[in-house]
Amino acid sequence: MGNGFNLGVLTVSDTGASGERAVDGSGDAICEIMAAEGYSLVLRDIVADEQSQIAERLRGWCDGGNVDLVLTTGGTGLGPRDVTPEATRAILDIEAPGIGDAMRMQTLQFTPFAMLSRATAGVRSGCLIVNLPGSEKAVRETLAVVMPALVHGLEMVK
Ligand code: MTE
Ligand code: CU1
Repeated sequence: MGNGFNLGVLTVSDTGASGERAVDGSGDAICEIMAAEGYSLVLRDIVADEQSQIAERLRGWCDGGNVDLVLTTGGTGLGPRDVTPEATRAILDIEAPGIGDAMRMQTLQFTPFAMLSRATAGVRSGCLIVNLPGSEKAVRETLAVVMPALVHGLEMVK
């Protein structure tokens, strides 16, 4: 049964965007998990690790008015091309740093690498955006942490 919220999934990956890697396991995992929670997938795309491309897609989706929640995956680490948090922050109306903090804190028990993600979150045009790390394992672990707070967060944003 649907929960009434529309979801967008944006995978941020140079290899994914160039078509070099045909499978988007992390994006697929997000779609599968969120569908089981009742979210309706209305938007999905893959963009390169380019701040302008990420920001443009997030802005377009949120301002389009048809999506309540956008989950990004990838580009949150310490590499020179990891720019998803900067692209997200650049288009946010309000930042919600506690969401990324909770993901890091609650998943450090699985891997010390959790502290290497700079994922953030916030609100743009009544749409909640949450960055997730890039691996499928990380997506599953961090989504489980944020899931219990998402619906209340979405109700506040509307
Ligand atoms: N968080 C959890 N819960 N589980 C993980 O396996 N991987 C980490 C981290 N966060 C991981 C995680 C790793 S190895 C990196 S490099 C950073 O997320 C950033 O990943 P990204 O650049 O793909 O977003
Ligand atoms: Cu890593």
